[in-house]
Amino acid sequence: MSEESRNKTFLGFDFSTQRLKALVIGEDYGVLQEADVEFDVDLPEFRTSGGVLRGERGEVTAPPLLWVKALDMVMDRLVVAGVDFSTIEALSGAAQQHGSVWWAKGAEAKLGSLSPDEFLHTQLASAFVAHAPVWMDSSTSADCRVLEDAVGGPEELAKITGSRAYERFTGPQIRKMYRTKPRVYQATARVSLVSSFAASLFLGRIAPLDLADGSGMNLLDIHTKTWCQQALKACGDETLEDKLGSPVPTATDLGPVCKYFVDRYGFRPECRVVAFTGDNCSALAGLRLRSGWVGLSLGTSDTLLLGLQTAGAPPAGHVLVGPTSEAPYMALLCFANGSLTRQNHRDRLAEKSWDAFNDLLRATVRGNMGYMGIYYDTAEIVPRRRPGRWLVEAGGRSVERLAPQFEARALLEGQALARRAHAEDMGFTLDKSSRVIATGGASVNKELLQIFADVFNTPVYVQEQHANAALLGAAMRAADVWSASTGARLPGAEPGLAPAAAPYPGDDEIYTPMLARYRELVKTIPTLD
Ligand code: XUL
Repeated sequence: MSEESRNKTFLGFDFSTQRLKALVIGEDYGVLQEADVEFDVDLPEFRTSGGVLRGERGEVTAPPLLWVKALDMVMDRLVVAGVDFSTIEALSGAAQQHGSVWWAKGAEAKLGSLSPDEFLHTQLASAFVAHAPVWMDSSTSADCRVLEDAVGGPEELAKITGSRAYERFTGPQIRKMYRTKPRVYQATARVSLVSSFAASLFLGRIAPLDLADGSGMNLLDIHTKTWCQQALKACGDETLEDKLGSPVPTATDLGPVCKYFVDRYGFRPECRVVAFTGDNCSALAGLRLRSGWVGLSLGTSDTLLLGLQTAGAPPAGHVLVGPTSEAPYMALLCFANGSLTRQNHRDRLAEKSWDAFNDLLRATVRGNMGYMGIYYDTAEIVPRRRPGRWLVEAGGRSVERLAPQFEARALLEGQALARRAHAEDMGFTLDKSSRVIATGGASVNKELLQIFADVFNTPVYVQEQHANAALLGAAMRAADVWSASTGARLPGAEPGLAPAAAPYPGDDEIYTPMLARYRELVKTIPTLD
């Protein structure tokens, strides 16, 4: 068959916290096959709960071998699903951010000489010196303070690395390992992020970190795109830079897939491995977010992804190097109070029914006659505030209780105002070409999307094709990088978006003053520190 007429497909992976997912797309970016492995259910021998192991003092880890074994399994499930690996031109992946994988000395040699007759997990059984601390770990507060002090304080660290120090970020995690398990640290040849670890399995050597996921470490200078020497010094010894290696842009073709995959699954030896990245960075690529667009993931917590032209120093949230050329930088804002908080109050106000809750919303008007609320059922991290409920009336006086319909709207408008205010604090500006692209479980709720359209004064869209933007983004990035390097144009470069809600005229007059009132109200709430 000639090169042109051969079917071309692209493979994406998502090494997320609870499962490993894989998906194949065609030239039109349409999904052809999918497979998935759920860690707790499919690999019970690792005894994880929700994909992780928990310690007594906020430690949360996962065994890297679990992920390796899951890869063996998902590959076999792709075979069963009918995937023809000889058609795959390029593959890439997404992974949970911040987690670190500690490779033993000699591991890279093992990666370079994998036998196609055996599973990966049997050959890599002794490749790791420790369990991987993951993003849910909260045991490094002391390390965070030391790191911030070493560079001149939290604001200075945010200026350089895009974030103040966060417990889950890899720098503080590395410092904790160096401090509490020096023998593990010394026995480690290389430290990967979960994303670059996963890419290494396909590449047959330790893959470089990519700049976008690398920005989730509190170690990278996001302006010069090189390691911040003061931060490295605060987190480890003089070997740390070599352990980490040099990061590469996310849109990097790392090389061909290793022989193991060619011999065992029938990949072509030319199939390319494109740098893997963090799940949020991959979602930004999967949603094709440009500067001025907002990705809104409505899950247990709400995550906002923003394409940025320049990197500011965020007071809360994170600025990362962008994974695509459309967005040189991106911002990530994780709001702890998302769907779970919405559901709690739906249950309280509307007998556990979204229909009844939406009826309450329809009985009110935009701006809620001036009633406004902030609901933190759990401590909030953007901004860092204590749990509680704060309600005010138009004149700014606090009120104890409100009729259910006013509470329903106060809750949702309050959440949307917070999302917008903190996006603007990241240097994000809305303009005529802006769009909000909603994903996640709650993105099916039209009333909720309407409130976001009004508060942002911007149309809201939902993705037509696939609910998992990070997974789809992985396959799409493989296709994009392959197409850029070969010069072959692919018909599917623009994924479909369906309009879901449009702003009403006059939104600006209602919500601009409310945004100012939100900023005043949030200042009065006790902070976490
Ligand atoms: C982002 C973060 C999470 C993980 C989830 O900072 O910690 O969203 O990436 O996989």
